[in-house]
Amino acid sequence: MTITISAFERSPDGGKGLARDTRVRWALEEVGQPYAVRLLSFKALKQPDYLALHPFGQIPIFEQGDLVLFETGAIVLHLASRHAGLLPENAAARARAIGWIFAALNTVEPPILELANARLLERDKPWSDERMPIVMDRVRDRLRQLATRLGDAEWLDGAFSAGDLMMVSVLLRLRPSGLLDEFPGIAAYVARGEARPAYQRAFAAQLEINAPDLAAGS
Ligand code: GTB
Repeated sequence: MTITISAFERSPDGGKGLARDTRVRWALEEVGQPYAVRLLSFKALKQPDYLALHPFGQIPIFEQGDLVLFETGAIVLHLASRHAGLLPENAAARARAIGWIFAALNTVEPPILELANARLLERDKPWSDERMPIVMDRVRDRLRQLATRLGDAEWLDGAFSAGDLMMVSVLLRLRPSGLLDEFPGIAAYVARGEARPAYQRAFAAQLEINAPDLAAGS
C-alpha cells in the first residue's frame, strides 16, 4: 500500500530541510520505503478536511491505507518498528534507542524551539535582548550534557538508530544560530547524520520542491 506524507508546498526555510517532513523522509529512506508527497499551503492545513487527519493542522502526516498518523515521533517509531534498519533486534538496545527518540523530542527539542521562536518571532520585542542569553544558555546546557554522553562515540548507543535520526534532526534546527559550532563533538555527530545516503536523498527530495533552482545546480 502506498505511503503518502504531507509537506509544505513552499517551506518557510526555502529548502534548508528544517521543516519536519525531512525527518520522516529520512526515516522512509533509511528503511527503503517509497513514498508519495501531498503538498499543502498553510491555508490548506487549517481546512476541515485536513484537520480531520491532523487535529493541530500541521505537517507532516503519514497515510497508508486506513492508517493516518500525525506527530513525527509516532511516525518514525511506527516505521522503525515495522521495517528493519532503524531499531536494534536486542530488546534492551531497542528500548534504549526508543528512549533516545523521546529524549530528542521531549528534552532536547523544547529549548531549541524556544530559541527558534526567540530568534524568528520575538526579535522585535523590547525584552528580546535581555532574554536571548537565557534562552541560548538553556540550549547550551543540553548540548553540553549531550556532548558528555556522546563522548567519542559515533552514535548515541551503538549502531545508528531512530534515536540518532531524531536527535540529529532536532539538532539541525540549531544550525542558523551558530550554537552547534560551540560544540565540535555535537557538530561532528550532526555532520555524520547528514552524510548518510538516506539523509542526502531526503534532503534532495525536499530541496527539489522548495528550491528547484538550487536542486538543479547541486
Ligand atoms: N510536534 C509536531 C511533530 O513533530 O510532528 C510538530 C509539527 C510542526 O511543528 N509542524 C510545522 C507546521 O506544520 C512545520 S515544521 N506548522 C504550521 C502550523 O502550525 O500552522 C516547523 C518548522 C517550520 C519552519 C521552519 N523553518 O522555516 O526553518 C522549521 C520548522
